[in-house]
Amino acid sequence: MLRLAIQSKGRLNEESTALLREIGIDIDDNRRKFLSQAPNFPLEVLYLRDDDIPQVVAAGTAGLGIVGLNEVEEQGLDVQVVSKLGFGACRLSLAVPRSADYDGPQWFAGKRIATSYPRILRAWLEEKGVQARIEVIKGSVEIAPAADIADAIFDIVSSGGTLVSNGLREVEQVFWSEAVLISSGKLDAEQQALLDELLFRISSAQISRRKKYILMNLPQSAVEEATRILPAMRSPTVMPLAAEGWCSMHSVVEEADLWDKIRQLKAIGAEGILVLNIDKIIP
Ligand code: PRT
Ligand code: ZN
Repeated sequence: MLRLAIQSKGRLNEESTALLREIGIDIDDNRRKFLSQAPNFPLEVLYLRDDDIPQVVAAGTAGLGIVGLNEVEEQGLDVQVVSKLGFGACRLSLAVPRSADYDGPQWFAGKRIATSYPRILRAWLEEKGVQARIEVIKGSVEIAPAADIADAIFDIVSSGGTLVSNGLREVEQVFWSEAVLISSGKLDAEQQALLDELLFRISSAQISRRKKYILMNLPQSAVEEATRILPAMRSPTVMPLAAEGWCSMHSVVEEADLWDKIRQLKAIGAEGILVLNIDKIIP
């Protein structure tokens, strides 16, 4: 049995439970529950505040956790990051009032910076050789300059909208974060085998997410060129059609390249192009 700690509510909760479902693990996300057991995988899910997850994993109370890399870095505990999960992307940035004449890191010398991430901020200030005062506040950091609690802030940014609506300007991007799977590093052989199975399922889910299945009718004479446009895992599948001189070609493409490939395929005579979502790719 393996125990996984995830955020009970908040920004990472939904995507953490969606990931488990995507890799075929049913969980009962009744939020009043503290601990729930998956009926179809030897996994117990423990619901916690995100701040508590690194600690619970470091102590071995849960073998695994899903949490923002920002929390892992800030707490500096003995846990291993075993996989990046591709959601919850954000950065930790320094921001100053819009009207400030910011001219580089030395601007912060002697200033007060409000943050919930003192450890990451201290390391950056040391690296830049800047002496500033760190004011630790939990929550609503962005109102600190207007309330004259601080001259600047160091906080999580994703779209940047919160900074703008508080009259602040992002001036230094310090740390990039996303949700990660962490491990205590103290798993027994059976738990390690379960973790390997989870990692295998997560990586095939991640590969599938960025890819599309594409099929089309193609003049037989264009097959060679289409194979150059669509390099597949081995090579594209080509099947004859009843209509003389035509075939059907199937392949897998990166979502990012999709429209460019479609343009090239149309130019060599592809017709009836179908693009489908892929449920799973097992390499
Ligand atoms: O209750 P609990 O302690 O579990 O949750 P919490 O309130 O401490 O954390 P929560 O749910 O807000 O965030 C959990 C994790 O989500 C963080 O530790 C980050 O790893 C990640 N994450 C990703 C974010 C954001 N994006 C984000 N935008 N966490 C917070 N924000 C804040 C940001 O600080 C700003 O105030 O959301 C606001 C909107 O951001 P903008 O830039 O889009 O306006
Ligand atoms: Zn929290």
